[in-house]
Amino acid sequence: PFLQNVLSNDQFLYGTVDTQFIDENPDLFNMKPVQNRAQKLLHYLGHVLVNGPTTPIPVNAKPSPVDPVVPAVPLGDPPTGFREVLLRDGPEGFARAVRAHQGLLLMDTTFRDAHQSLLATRVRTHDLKKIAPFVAHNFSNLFSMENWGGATFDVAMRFLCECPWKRLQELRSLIPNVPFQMLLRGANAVGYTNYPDNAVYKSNKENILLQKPEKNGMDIFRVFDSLNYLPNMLLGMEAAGSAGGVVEAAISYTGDVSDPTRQKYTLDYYLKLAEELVKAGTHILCIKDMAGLLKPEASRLLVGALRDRFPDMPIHVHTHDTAGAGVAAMLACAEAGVDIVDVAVDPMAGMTSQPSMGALVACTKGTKYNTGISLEKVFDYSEYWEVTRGLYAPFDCTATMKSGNADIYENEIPGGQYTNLHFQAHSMGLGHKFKEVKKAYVEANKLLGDLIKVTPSSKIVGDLAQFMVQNSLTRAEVEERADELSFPLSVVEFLQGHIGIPHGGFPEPLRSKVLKTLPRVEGRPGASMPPMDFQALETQLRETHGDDITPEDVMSAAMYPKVFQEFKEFTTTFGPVDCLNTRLFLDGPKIAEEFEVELERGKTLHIKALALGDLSKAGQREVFFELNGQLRSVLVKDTV
Ligand code: 3PY
Ligand code: ZN
Repeated sequence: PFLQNVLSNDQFLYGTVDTQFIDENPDLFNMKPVQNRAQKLLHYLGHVLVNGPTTPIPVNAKPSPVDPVVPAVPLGDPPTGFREVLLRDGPEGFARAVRAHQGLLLMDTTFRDAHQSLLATRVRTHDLKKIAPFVAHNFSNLFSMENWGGATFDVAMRFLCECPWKRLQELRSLIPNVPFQMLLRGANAVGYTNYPDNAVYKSNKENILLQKPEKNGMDIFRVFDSLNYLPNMLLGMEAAGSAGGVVEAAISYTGDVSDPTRQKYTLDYYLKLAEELVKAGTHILCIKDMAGLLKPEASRLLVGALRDRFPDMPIHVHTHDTAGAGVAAMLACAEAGVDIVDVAVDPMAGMTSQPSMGALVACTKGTKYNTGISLEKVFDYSEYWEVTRGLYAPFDCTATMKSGNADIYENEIPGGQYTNLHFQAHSMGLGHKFKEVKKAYVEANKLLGDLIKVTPSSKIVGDLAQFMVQNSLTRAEVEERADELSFPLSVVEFLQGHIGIPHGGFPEPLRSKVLKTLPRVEGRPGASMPPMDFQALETQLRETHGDDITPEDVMSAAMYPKVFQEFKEFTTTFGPVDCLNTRLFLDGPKIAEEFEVELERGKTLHIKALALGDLSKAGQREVFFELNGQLRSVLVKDTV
């Protein structure tokens, strides 16, 4: 390592020191290695050149060689937007302004759900930042941009080797005018399991996870629970609300309220739940249609009834376009009185993602549901994303999935999970068995008592489905042999009550047969979990990683201990890889390629990849670079 100490001090090296030297220069004897970000990045690039990408690549495709062009942005501040209303009038005033607004408002999901659904959540901050000023200048009348939460928190650290908090802070400084929105999994926060109350709460008290607008910059919190389990939802809502955020309580939608034969999740069920959420003080009510099941007729019934019952409450609808009926459903929602719908920029829309922004903008133009968004600007935005999407070819679901599919009305698989299951089936050479997996999903859902299916309950159903396919088990066989089968852990824990209580209770006799004498959680799981010792965690993190641990790091480690640990180890070795463009990050440079890397504003590295050395006896290769005109080399272990 490069040491900024006595060993690099000219006076010392030339021997012109006297006995006072140590006393006068104590700092030079502090042997801590300095951050040499440039050398670390060369190490990373060398590593990718020798061994290939550090992140797992599910699809055999290279990032496109074409660079996205960022559309021009005018000088000066962007126009003001709804965020100004929020900062000035608070969440209640904001909700009133939204409800009073004429026309249909849009939330843009491009920065979160769209790439979670189509590109395995892999879009990097680097590419989001480039287009952020364009969004601020041209889409200032968006209701919000969804850019955080859901799977992005975990994936940022695990696969992109970047800090999710830094993403949020950087985007905030580039987009000061449009409210930011995140998906908060209720008592599961940004994880896959229930956390102790103080993990969701500490966060809000200290404004860490649920940051006050002026800190990390989150404004609107879409809070849901994967079982629509009210006590879990209330916890998330309270945490978001007391942090000063806009609370958007989301009813997760399943089944079909327009089908009278579907008796479990009826219009009445949804209305009662909405009643509770309104009573609990939500600022906005959301229908979260994670699988894209809300047909136009169901939209009219459900939104119509909610609109009648809660005339002053802003209503926001989220859907996925898996069957291809998303635009039709969102138009029906608008006509039934919805205030806001979710869309994604056209090249990041459709299939398991949200319906297309351009389509909604065009179809409402000239009507009273006009979005106020310029179609021309949507075209520019689309052009950027079309090319940017090409950079993520190694993760693109269209490598194997060629269309949406109306079979979701039968299997009710959420958008993101549909893509994942499809990927999984194909990567195991079982592409032709995808239909079987989906059929098993339907059966697994029935076994578990017909659940609301969204993270993490959707994963539980998926795990059971996979278990049934692997072991060639029918539903009847599972029911019969439940006391002797060894079920996936997620299924057992669900039956124990670890994520809450499903609508209609647990499936019996399955539950008793599986659990036997295993303990059961009574009521809300977080309430009976021992609190997390944040002080001890912080101390331990400081001992392991040094003193630059931030409160945000402590939260990251609380949610994902192992992922955080590996992320820190990665950055200690390879430096700030988020500065690299996506092609370099995924694929490394070509020999003789010259490029620039902006470490921070005004600090740019000029790098040229020169040559790859032969394999040494020790199994290493020397990789040669030119860094700001100077020859540098790094030694990389060849593991291929
Ligand atoms: C998530 O929890 O990440 C979701 O997108 C659920 O729809
Ligand atoms: Zn979604």
